[in-house]
Amino acid sequence: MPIIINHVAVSACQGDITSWQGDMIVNASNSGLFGGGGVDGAIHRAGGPQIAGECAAIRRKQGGILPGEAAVTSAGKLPLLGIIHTVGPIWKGGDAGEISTLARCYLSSLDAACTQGAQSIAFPNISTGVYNFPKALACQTALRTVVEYVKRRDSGGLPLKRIEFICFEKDNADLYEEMLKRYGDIY
Ligand code: AR6
Repeated sequence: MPIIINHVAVSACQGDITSWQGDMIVNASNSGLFGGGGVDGAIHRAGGPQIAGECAAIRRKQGGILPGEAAVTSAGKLPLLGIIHTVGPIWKGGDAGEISTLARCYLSSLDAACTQGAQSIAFPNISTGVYNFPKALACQTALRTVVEYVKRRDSGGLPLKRIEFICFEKDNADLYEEMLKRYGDIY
């Protein structure tokens, strides 16, 4: 069940983000935007080589992106407005600013989506695969950041109307469902 805050529906489900229907999806990439495994590999495979070509152009222009930043490409063959590539933090025990860097991934992706005029956006569970961020903490950070973002914007100023977390793994889907229920009691 989605929760509605300021006319924005926030929800989570289990699935493959490459089959999601909406405006923009977020990719959990790397600083060089080189493509890789996990969700990054799945998005590049589904969208085709045009995405890697556009990532290479961003690399040439600005040398890639830092953890917490975001860059936009087209979606190649995928029927979307575009792809927002962000780079999550590699988990190093929690004292290296990992939580604030992860929060910035969500913020910069939301800002990028709004700049593009996107009405809907889907996030994977950034950093919770190869980058090893603890899943419950990542879920708390993602939801808190997104909820605060939509709370402090009035609906007139925000093109986004739908924000979805697409969880590939069941344990992540269960975490989001549980945490969203708690937010649902408040909103
Ligand atoms: N749809 C949605 N989520 C997915 C999919 C999919 N098709 N495939 C995997 N996930 P990861 P990271 C989930 O490792 O930890 C790449 O090689 C997965 O279950 O993809 O941020 C990049 O190039 C997990 O919950 O990203 C970087 O080098 C989540 O996506 C590095 O991995 C993130 O897992 C980034 O590591």
